[in-house]
Amino acid sequence: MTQLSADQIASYHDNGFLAPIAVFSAAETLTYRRRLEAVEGAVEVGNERAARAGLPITHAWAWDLVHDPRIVEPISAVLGPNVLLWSMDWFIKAPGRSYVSYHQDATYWGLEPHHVATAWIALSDAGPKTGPMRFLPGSHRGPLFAQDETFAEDNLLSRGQVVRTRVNASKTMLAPLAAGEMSIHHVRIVHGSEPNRTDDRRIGMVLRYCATNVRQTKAEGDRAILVKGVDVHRHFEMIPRPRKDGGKRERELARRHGKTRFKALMEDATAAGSSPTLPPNPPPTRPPTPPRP
Ligand SMILES: O=C(O)CCC(=O)C(=O)O
Repeated sequence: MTQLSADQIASYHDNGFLAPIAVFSAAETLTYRRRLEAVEGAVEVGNERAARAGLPITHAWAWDLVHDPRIVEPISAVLGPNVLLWSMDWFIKAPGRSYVSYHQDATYWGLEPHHVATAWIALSDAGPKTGPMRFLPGSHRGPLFAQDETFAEDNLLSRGQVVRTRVNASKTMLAPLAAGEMSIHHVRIVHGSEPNRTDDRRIGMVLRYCATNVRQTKAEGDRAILVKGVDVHRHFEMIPRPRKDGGKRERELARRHGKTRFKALMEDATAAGSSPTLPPNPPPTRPPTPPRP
């Protein structure tokens, strides 16, 4: 299914997220997982995260994937006709204690206005036991909360950021996905996820899209890929399709882009270990270990 129904679009705008949406067949999902694993296996231990983040810059298959109409058409249905890919992130949750605290993406990405939506695509099972995402429906229509930066060890977020408000767990909704399915969520929605209690890693390929009128307010020279329509605004430098997978030119651009993104996403982070003014929300539902205060 590539086109969303009117009810699905209304549900997204009402709740701030939509799931599940079928995208890849089992065979395609496995192919992408194997490609990811090949890239991870080809770099030195410790460099996997950077290699993954740069994939649409360094590998043509990833550049093509972010244009896939099965992803882009539903995104365009909620963002409008002119769409950029801003980022490919990976939320890979190994079995164990890792979790994601309740946060709002809009607070720290520097993207304005908030015409931004994430396609979170499961490249492995993201069923209830794997710690799928949990959303607070409608919270994208409410305020942007201040966030405390806990840098908690098992928190998968870069700053361990936690919204500075009490989230009523009984009002949240779990969004489990089968491998090959995706969810879409609004950049302002409050969301998080629990630890993975299975034996396999939960692999989320996380594509951040925005409308072409969006600009980066925290760093000069941010980059994007036009995946649909036209870009009359030109707020981002365009990333070209990689000519050679893992080529020197491609790796150099990915390295420079990594620096730009660090500036946008991390330069204003408080020092690690800063103490929050309120106790942070625990990971959604029952935590095995609470985040450090
Ligand atoms: O994968 C998760 O559990 C959280 C992902 C997330 O926070 C996001 O995609 O914005």
